[in-house]
Amino acid sequence: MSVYRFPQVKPSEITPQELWQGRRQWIKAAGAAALTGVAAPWSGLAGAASPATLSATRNPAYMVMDTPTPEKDVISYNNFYEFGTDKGDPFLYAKALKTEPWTVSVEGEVAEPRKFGIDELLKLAPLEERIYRMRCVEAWSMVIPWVGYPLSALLSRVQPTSKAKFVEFQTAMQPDAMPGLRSNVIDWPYTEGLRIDEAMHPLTLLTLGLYGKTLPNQNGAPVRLVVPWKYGLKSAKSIVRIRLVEKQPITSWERIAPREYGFYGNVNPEVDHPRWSQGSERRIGQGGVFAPRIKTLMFNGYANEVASLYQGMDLRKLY
Ligand SMILES: Nc1nc2c(c(=O)[nH]1)N[C@H]1C(S)=C(S)[C@@H](COP(=O)(O)O)O[C@H]1N2
Ligand SMILES: [Mo]
Repeated sequence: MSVYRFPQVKPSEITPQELWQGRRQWIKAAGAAALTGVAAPWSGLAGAASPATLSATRNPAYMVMDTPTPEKDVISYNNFYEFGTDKGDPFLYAKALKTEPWTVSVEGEVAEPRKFGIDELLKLAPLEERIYRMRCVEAWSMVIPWVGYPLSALLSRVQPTSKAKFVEFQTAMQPDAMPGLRSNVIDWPYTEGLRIDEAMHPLTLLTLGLYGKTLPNQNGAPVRLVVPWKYGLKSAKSIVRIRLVEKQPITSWERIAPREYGFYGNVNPEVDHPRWSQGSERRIGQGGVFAPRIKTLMFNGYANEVASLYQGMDLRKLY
């Protein structure tokens, strides 16, 4: 079984020790920074608006047992091409992202299209903490305690029409803050998409924080998507527009390299990327490049929850 369902016990008893250790260290570092006026080694670099505490209720139904990736790795080893293609670029440059004010427009095939401010999104549904496995298409992975709530809570607010078959996500373009926009590695804005049933699935998280705080800019502040059974590229960061549409959208990755990236992007160890194997992965923060690779699981370990969405589909063709 992949996703462990905890019995009703106190959170302190079920929390992987490392998570709390990491959090205590963070609080210590933040506390020291407050006292001395000196930024903690990594927290101060997280951006103009430093992450603030975000309280959430742990949802025991969505806690993987794997050891969480240390926070310092989660916030310093990133893909966010708007800030450059090196894993260290977002940590260095995303502080320039302007996250206030911010609105997300939800539009298209909905009865009540409208914009949502971040304060409103923070209050739209109860915030949950969930520990998800994340698997990048580049065969590395992390385990991250996210804070958010199901995207379905937002979508149901605007009442999708019967024509809403897909959902398209568009992310921010701030040319002054994003040096990556000057290169054409992909077609901007970074655009992603889900089928409506995927978007409404309870695992699909509208995400506002990680490790008990608001999102650092490099992780997609102020609001992003997290779809844990798909490759990380589906989890669009810094979202500004959500469009419900009738036709399957074309994603940025599909447009640039359709043979390498399909619309679905489901984690599948049996379907290799044309240039590398998807059968195994390197867990970031655990032993560096010498750590043994671990086996990649079908749907990233979430097969019990999502395999039924793809019944009858040829996943070799619809990758
Ligand atoms: N806007 C935007 N969102 C993005 C990306 C990006 O380049 N731009 N990269 C994706 C990829 S490839 C991955 S693996 C994840 C990484 O998320 P993380 O840095 O929070 O771990 O973000 C995804 N979302
Ligand atoms: Mo990725």
